[in-house]
Amino acid sequence: MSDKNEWGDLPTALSQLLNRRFEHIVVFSGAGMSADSGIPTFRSGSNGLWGEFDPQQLATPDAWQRDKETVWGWYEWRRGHVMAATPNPGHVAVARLQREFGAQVVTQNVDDLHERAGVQGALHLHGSLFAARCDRCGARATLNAPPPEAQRRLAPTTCAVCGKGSIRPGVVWFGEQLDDEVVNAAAQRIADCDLLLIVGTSGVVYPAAGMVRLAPEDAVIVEINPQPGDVAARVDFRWQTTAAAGLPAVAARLAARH
Ligand code: BJW
Repeated sequence: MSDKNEWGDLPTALSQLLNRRFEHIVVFSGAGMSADSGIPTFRSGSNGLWGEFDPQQLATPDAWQRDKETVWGWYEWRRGHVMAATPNPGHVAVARLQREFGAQVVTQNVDDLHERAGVQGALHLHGSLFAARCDRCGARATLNAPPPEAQRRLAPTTCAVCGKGSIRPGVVWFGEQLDDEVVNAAAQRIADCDLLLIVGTSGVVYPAAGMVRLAPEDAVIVEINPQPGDVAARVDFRWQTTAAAGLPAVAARLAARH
């Protein structure tokens, strides 16, 4: 059952769950958050030129060691794709939740669409497409505009600092450790929340997926996903809808309550 009203098609049970004042809202987002902006998710969606590759095979240190040009070409294509995309109504709603209620964001995404919607201080558990660094000395590198046409293979530049390493994507690959400071700050946010919105994640990649378990027992936990994933936490309400449809309705509902 849903209430068709000023906050859209919000299911009645969810509307009731949100009928209280929340002081510490956390949005925990995954690739589905950006799907409505045309960014392919990690485990579904079209990877264009790279359609025949399994992203899980490209996002590894082994793939980088084996074939830097294919991996760099893939990441530069993705960076260009993200730069051409715009935040969707879901990102805009998260920015509203931050502006009006101080919501904080913990994301697994490597795009910058939360920021471009106006969110500040998002914690990126898996790094960023825009924070390239040397694979040898770790020095940060400034990236030029990605090539206008997708390049199947693209040679990474040589590090200007050490002159030996190659510039690699500033993301966390399988088998690599997440940044401790980012993980600790994210854990603190989730442990302090009273409303956790888990949006667009399959919940299969650890340790990120397990962090939602840190939410306090009395926090309200809502999942927004058209095909609910394997989220590791107790969930009070699973809303099978998209980020672009669900988050604006949630923000409007909270605004009506406060
Ligand atoms: C919509 C929608 C719409 C669609 N609206 N929703 C414990 C158990 C088993 C394995 C492990 C474990 N602990 C660690 C591991 C190993 C591994 C792992 O988890 N493997 C599993 C796959 C089995 N983890 C790691 O290797 C991590 N490192 C680590 O553990 O280090 C330990 C270590 C210790 C000491 C020394 C050294 C190491 C690192 C994980 C890094 C993950 N990196 C990636 C790539 C980032 C760069 C890149 O983008 O290329 O991060 S993998 C990829 O998955 C990416 C994502 O952030 C991440 C999560 O995916 P996400 O966001 O959930 O996306 P999808 O595609 O899976 O799901 C999309 C969802 O959206 C779906 O549910 C749709 O239904 C939904 N959706 N449209 C809303 N419109």
